[in-house]
Amino acid sequence: MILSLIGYRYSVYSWIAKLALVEKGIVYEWVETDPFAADLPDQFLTLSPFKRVPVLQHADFSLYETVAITRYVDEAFAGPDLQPSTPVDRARQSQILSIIDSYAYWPFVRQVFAQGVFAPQFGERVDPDALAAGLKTAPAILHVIAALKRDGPWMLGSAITLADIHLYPMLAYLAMVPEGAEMIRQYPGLEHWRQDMAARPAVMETVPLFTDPD
Ligand SMILES: N[C@@H](CCC(=O)N[C@@H](CS)C(=O)NCC(=O)O)C(=O)O
Repeated sequence: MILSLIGYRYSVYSWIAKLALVEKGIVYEWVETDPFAADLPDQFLTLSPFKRVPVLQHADFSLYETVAITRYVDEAFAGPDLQPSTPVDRARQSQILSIIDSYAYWPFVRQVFAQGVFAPQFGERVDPDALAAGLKTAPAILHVIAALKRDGPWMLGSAITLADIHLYPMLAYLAMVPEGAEMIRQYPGLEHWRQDMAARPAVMETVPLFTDPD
């Protein structure tokens, strides 16, 4: 297989990379790797020095960092364009990606989802302070994201872009906690967008299943 994605089934960033590949219509091989495992193989550590997933391997080219991966996927392969063409739209897309990574990932995923869904489901110790901190921080981030959403079906207006692909998995994880879902409903435009994204075939094909395979 010429193209493979090293990822973890519950990882939000792995989901983003997968979603970009599927939206683009690219066939790839999935290589399951739990980055939280104690005994990470040396080969993975060489490919991912920060011990994170996902990692994309395209023939002898190896790439980590999700934004680099999704941009590469869009630019290196045929298929529908996943990035806008004008400087203003590209800048807005970059801004949204950066906001998501810098300010949304931690409260939405590592605090609200991890403590409100993942830990209880898999019998791990729940940190109620982390959950409360995430629920406290999340509304201000959602407010900014909702304000950046343009009129039209997608974050940047009429065409789906990497802004939608990067945001949806994070918002979907936040929405798995009832308080998170309620926060999103405060912004009807964002809630409508969330439902439209949830109905996309690429999302339905890639959405993680929260059942313990072992
Ligand atoms: N900056 C990285 C972040 C990736 C990341 O944090 N992935 C998580 C899973 S969603 C991970 O590998 N975590 C392992 C850890 O924190 O030790 C990217 O954009 O790809």
